[in-house]
Amino acid sequence: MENVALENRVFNPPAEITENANAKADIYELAQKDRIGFWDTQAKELVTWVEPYDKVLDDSKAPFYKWFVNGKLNLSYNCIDRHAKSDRRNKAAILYESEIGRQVCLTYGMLYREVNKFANALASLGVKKGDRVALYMPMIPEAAIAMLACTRIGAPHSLVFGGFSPESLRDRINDCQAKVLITSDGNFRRGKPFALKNNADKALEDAPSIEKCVVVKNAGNDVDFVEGRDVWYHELMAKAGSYYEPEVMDAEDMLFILYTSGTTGKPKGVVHTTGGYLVQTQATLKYVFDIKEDDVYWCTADIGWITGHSYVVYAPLALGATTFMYDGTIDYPAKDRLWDMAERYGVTKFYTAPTAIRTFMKWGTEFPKSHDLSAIKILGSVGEPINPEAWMWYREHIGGGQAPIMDTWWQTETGAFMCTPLPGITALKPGTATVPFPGIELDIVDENKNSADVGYLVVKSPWPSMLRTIYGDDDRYVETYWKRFGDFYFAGDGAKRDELGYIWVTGRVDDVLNVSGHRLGTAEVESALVECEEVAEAAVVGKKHDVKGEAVCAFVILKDGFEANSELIDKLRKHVGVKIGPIARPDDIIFTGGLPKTRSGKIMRRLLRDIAEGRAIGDVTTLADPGAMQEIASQYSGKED
Ligand code: 7RM
Repeated sequence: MENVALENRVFNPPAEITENANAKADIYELAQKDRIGFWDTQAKELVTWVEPYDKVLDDSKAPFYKWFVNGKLNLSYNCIDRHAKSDRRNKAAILYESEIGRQVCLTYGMLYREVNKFANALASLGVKKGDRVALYMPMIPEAAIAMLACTRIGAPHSLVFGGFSPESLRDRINDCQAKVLITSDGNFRRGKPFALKNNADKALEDAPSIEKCVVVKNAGNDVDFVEGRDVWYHELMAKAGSYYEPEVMDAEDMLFILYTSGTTGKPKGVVHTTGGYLVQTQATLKYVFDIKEDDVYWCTADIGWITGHSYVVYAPLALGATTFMYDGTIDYPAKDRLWDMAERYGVTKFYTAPTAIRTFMKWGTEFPKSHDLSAIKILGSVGEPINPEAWMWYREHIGGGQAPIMDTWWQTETGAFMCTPLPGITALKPGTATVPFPGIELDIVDENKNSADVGYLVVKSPWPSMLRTIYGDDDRYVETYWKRFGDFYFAGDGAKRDELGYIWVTGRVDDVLNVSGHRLGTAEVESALVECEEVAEAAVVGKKHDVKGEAVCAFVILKDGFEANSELIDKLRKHVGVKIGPIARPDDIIFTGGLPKTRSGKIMRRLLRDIAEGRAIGDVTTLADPGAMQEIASQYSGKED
């Protein structure tokens, strides 16, 4: 074993998990034989339908697929009512801890009452089925309550990550014409209140569709109130009725919109619908994290991302599980904060991102060692490829040397896991998301759509939790995902296959960066940069980073008469932070006189990446001006890292 490279080591599933696993040994075979039948079984087992569907899949108008045709259901009913009316009534649905140590436990019975009341509160503000509601919230229980209340009414929500800037929030509100914004006064970051409502106020200066803004009192910091527009959450709740009849929704009614970065500057509003999403998120969580009645399941993702939607809120609650939420920094008051909580709450399943794992590795083993993590049975990883070193460290120091790691490949667009091991079945190798989930058809293809061992990752047939379109832009939906390989969905990732047939996702092949597991379009950062009066042109690339996976690196051409200096670098970095959010701030800004472009004018980012990562410059023969590269490279070598 000693001499085997990390990524070639194989870890067999632990017998204790295999014996009692939710997924039985024949699950792959069953799904293989009858894919549609497999999803039919999942849909019947996992969802309480108001009216049954008459067909599992309608593919007559591809790529506008429909799942569980004419089925009727309500999502909040599936997440709460059916548990609140069962023996799970007094079981913890949501466990929560804030950075300053405030603890909340909401049982299914309590959650039921809160969601019903808030649905009434929203209805009292005029929110009806089909209206869009924007959420800009910290990781507080009220965020989950608000999401569920929206689904009870049938009003699609659009969550905007609390780390995004006022301008990002404004653009997302305006794109979907949201009627109500739900936000909070603030939350704590390293012990200090962060004033979220101030950001919301700035966004609302130019968001005319918003009629009301609901504010959750959380951090207790001062807020400005706009008369007639702003209302306190607790005041609405105090007078809200205790029952709201769940709206009967069609399986294909819109459930939510979530904006994600693409290859142009304008984020895409990814649209998910109700039935298929509920089926696949539950089936995947049930089998991949092997959810059992006594689990305390903790997914560290923010609810502002798809992982937070699917695997902090909807899937765990639909399964009647206990989901833990933490709002705060991971090293406050000390670097053992997460392990301290994992021990105190008895966490059994833990799901996080490689960027966090690499941070823990850097801090050292003494922090997890100082806590009893022996309750942890299964670990998960998501957001980017996990490097084998981080995988081994995670298994050893968080998983007690034995917890299997579920490396789950999926996207905002896929809604739920697509490529992932199953803990009682799949032999693991560090660094690979292994095999497609049962009922999912993945492949790796070359430019000509032929199956290959290295190439582009595609999904060969529709899946229940797939996106249905880009909000308000069907053409862009077709163009982005269904043009390149026709009836195969193009994920935007490169991948390779090993001798076991396992899929290794190698990263994005389009102009999208992955910074600490967060998707950022190069074009978004570029358009923020060229807004500055000094900047004539900008090109942004990702650069390998030990902790973040990728860091933002910007090449900037200045207009005549402006001087390249460190104040300007600060100014540009700040501007990007304000425009998009702190995660988008470039680590490096390099001033240059020209950019490498093809004769058709496309920036050759591959060459800029060579420079950013200190490699010899690759093939320049397709450049309009091959000399440009020498100049840029010499600029770069003079720069301090
Ligand atoms: C869930 C999420 C999606 C992109 C995706 C990949 C990358 C995500 C993995 C991964 C390798 C993984 N949604 N990615 N998970 N790469 N292995 N297990 O992250 O829409 O924000 O990002 O993230 O590039 O296309 S996302």
